[in-house]
Amino acid sequence: MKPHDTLPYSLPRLSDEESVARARAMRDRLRERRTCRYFSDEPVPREVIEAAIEAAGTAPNGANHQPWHFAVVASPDKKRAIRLAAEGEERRFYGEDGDDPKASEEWLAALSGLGTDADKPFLETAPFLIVVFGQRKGGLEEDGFTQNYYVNESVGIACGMLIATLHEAGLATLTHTPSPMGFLREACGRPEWEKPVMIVVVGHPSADATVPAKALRKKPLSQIASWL
Ligand code: IYR
Repeated sequence: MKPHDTLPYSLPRLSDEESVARARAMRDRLRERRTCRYFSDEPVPREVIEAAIEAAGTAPNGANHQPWHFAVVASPDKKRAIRLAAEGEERRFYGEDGDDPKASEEWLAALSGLGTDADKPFLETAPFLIVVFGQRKGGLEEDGFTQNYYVNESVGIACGMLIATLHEAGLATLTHTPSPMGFLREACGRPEWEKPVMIVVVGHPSADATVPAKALRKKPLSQIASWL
């Protein structure tokens, strides 16, 4: 390593048994998470959203530029505007506008079993929409011109930490990605060097919420890992 300013770093040392137990406990908590498409309008404390965004803001990222912005939408008018714009895009995607679907047949077949269509009521029902932006430029000072690095990777990790924290707080989430989603930049008043990455819909599941059975099938460890 080259000389640089440093601070000491250590972690509480766990026994191997404790380490394994904690990893398994975390795995089991995360296994309870489901992508939920049915939300109640019950409010959730703003403090939960604030803490989850602070957690996301600790994510590893390119050159510590922290190239993300989280626009939290709670206003009914804004949520409605986002819903209407998103549903417009989705109608074109699914071909519900009368034209050929923008999605390929293969893509639509891949979605079968999830039950999705152009209707996105949750964008209005859920108490919070967190619109996540990646900052292509800006650096730590958000000056709008310094180059950022590994923006997609950094924002993806931050979203994972955001979702994990919201799940730990007992809330349901949905990662929603209308395509194209350029309209979100204007809806949230964000600058042109930021690109919308996803909407994280947050709230309590509705009393009659369901999840698609198809999504319960998870690949086993033997399939997703190799040991070299
Ligand atoms: N954005 C669309 C389609 C969609 C695409 C994928 I890949 C999904 O995993 C789920 C949905 C929609 O939200 O309906």
